Amino acid sequence: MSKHSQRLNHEFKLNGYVSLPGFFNAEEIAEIQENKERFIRDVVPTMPKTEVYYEDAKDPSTLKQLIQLWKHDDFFGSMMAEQSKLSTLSKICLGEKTKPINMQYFNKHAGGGQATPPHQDGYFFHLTPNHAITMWFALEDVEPEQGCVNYVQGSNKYGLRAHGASGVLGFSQSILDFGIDFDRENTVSFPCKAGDLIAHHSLTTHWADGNSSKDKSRQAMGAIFYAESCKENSAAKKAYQAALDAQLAAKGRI
Ligand SMILES: O=C(O)CCC(=O)C(=O)O
Repeated sequence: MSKHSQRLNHEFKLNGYVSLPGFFNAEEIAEIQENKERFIRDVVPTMPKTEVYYEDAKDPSTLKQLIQLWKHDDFFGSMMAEQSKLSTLSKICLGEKTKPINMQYFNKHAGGGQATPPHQDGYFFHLTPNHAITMWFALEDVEPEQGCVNYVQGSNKYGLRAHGASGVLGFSQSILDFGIDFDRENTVSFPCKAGDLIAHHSLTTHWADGNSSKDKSRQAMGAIFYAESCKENSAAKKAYQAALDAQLAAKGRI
């Protein structure tokens, strides 16, 4: 490992996150944006309802989240491939070989995109050990009013916290005792420029505010990789997802 990689790996273990401003340059972001537009126009209409979330299912301008983009499209598939920048970073941070699991698009639309409740991704993953990474990158500049991501520095060291239903589409669970002194004293917020990337461990507590801007959206993407040594309890994960999908369908949310 190079000195730079060793430093990233150390920081990731210590703090539960790393921040890499300018991870994608302007040209790369323009290409990702262009492909995202194409994807929304051509691919989204063919996707199952359980992978496309709207804040208001009857209003396409409130598109909130797309799940598993990389499985539906070669461009996004190549961003998750073995030699890609994202895959390489996942191996450096987790300190071992990794496998690609999910790539998502997150949008908080102007004038009311919802907040992301405090959670640990590992709660949704059902892994032993819980050793995975989410790499989140901004597709446009994100000022605090648009809903920045916030991390609780060092929260990755204390295991999974109890979660309960949040009522938020796409982030169905929220940490029950969130807001304790440790959370408040160790919060770090990430206003971003387009192309900046932040990456967190699956045990890192994080959340994002809603979008209170009247005219700016907040578009980002998230790529999830698991460490190769993790075992997934796929029966538990499937059962949870099936129950959630049924609940959302019954409420007309998907
Ligand atoms: O974009 C957001 O609001 C939050 C993303 C997030 O929580 C995640 O990628 O784990």
